[in-house]
Amino acid sequence: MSGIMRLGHVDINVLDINESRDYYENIIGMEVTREDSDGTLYLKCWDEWDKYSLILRPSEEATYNKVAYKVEKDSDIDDFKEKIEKYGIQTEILEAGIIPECGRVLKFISPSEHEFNLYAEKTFVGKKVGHTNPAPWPIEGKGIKAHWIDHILLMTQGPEKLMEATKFFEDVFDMKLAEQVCVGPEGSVQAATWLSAGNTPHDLAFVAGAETGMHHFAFFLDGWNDILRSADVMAMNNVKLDVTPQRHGITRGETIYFFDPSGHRLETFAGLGYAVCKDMPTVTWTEDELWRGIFYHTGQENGAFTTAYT
Ligand code: M3P
Ligand code: FE
Repeated sequence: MSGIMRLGHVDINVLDINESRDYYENIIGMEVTREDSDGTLYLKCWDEWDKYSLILRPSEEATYNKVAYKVEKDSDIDDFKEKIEKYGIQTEILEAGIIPECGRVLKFISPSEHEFNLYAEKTFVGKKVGHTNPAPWPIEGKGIKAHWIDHILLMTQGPEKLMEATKFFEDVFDMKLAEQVCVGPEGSVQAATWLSAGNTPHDLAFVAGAETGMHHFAFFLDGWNDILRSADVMAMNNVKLDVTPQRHGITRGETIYFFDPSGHRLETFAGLGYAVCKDMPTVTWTEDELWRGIFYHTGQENGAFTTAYT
């Protein structure tokens, strides 16, 4: 049995589908690869090879729907179904095509109370630069030219659900706990966790808050220069920034937080941080250095950053 390979797609509701299309195409640099008659859009980044990594659904409310992860082979779906059910969590198989362009999908609600989907197959379209003697980046790319969707950070209602969900993803999917924030008596309570499926610091993260939701999902960029240029592109387009370019202590990522037109928080994440190995010791951030972990330079609390999300 093989594990989760990577994040596959994020599914969100947006307020104005045309404004969102313009934003994700011209500022993020994604391409619309499919459009349904109800207005739902499917988009991909230039460095991704499957048909889409983002689903935008026109809606009255800017809400988060779900996230899907890609597993290596179709039989992993049956193996994970058994493992998840043994763990005491119900699952459902959606036949091929129910989630557009995807093979069979395994659906379940994690202990964090978020819906997760696992799939092994999605229509292949290839990278924008092709796969034979490729250019390092597409000359026709737009905006910040995001490479791919790198990770998602979900909010849980309180730390108990976060701790349960973290254990679930470690036990069932063999994800590696790369970093954690521990608070309370002798640091016995996990307030935030970063889980890795491969060799990057995180594919999935949880932060305990007041309600279940999504804090952000992040677009990968090569490095610090791309972060600076992206912040310039955002300013030129009057994008609302939450946090200007800086460094995370946690994961060592180089970051900008900003909002899409519906108010979903997004991140640009660069520099890959460090390589994760199964035997790497988990990095722990203590309650007194929590904000140093989040914003390494200022080390200061930013209230709205952890209280506002979709
Ligand atoms: C990241 C990251 C919070 C910390 C966020 C960290 C929301 O987004 O990519 O490492 O407290
Ligand atoms: Fe992040």
